[in-house]
Amino acid sequence: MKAVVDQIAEVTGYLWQKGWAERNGGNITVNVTEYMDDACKQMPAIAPVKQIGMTLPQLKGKYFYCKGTGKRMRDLAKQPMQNGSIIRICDDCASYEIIADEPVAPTSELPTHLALHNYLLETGSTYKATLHTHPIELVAMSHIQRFLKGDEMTRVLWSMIPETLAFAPLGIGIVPYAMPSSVALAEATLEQIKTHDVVLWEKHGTVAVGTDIMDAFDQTDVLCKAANIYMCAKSMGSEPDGMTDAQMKEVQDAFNLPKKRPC
Ligand code: 2HA
Ligand code: ZN
Repeated sequence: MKAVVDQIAEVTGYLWQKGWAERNGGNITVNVTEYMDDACKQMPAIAPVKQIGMTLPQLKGKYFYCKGTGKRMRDLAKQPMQNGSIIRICDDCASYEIIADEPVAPTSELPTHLALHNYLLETGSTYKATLHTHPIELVAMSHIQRFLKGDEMTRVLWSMIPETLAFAPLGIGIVPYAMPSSVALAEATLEQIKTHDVVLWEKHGTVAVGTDIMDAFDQTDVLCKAANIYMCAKSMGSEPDGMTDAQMKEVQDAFNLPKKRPC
């Protein structure tokens, strides 16, 4: 468990350094059930039971590390258990209780995070972590209508450097603007993550899933790097050429890139 919490703290430091985590921006959840021994599982609730707002059958009795609502990533980097907590999903699969270390209420985007974990468990995935953050260049691109249509944004990002295509072969899914923390946002995100590496919330931020939180961070970082290159080229005064379709196909074939999310 310590290694997982240490890794979360390391990643939240990166989020702050990158400028993706203003004030309390962004949130993290990690499924830590495998690290809970019998003694841990006996720990009593330290705050009243709260509703999730959705019923998620795969999550019964599962445990999650959650960043605290209103907490700063940069504070979490130094004190992960004062700026986050461990929750247990109750037997009704629709509510949760906090069990450790302090009664820090979990992230405001809990419905989105838990809906994704429910899907990951349902599909037998090895992915354990979800990350919501505010990557500057990707959010900036989401203010331009042409990038929100079809696969246009994915095509432009892939064409910036071969690595984007190699490490984000499913591309970026777009969710039209929806109210933060809403169940509608959670449902739309779930649909998009089924077929993409990272989901972009219009005029807000991204959501990524990964085997661990470092992996979810890397997925976001790879796409944000491509967006940064695009914007640097634009600021030099012209639309970047981008790799050609033939060059991108060559990378796809050489790496035998997946067309759907691997478990
Ligand atoms: O946690 O980023 O979307 C603050 C947010 C909500
Ligand atoms: Zn946000």
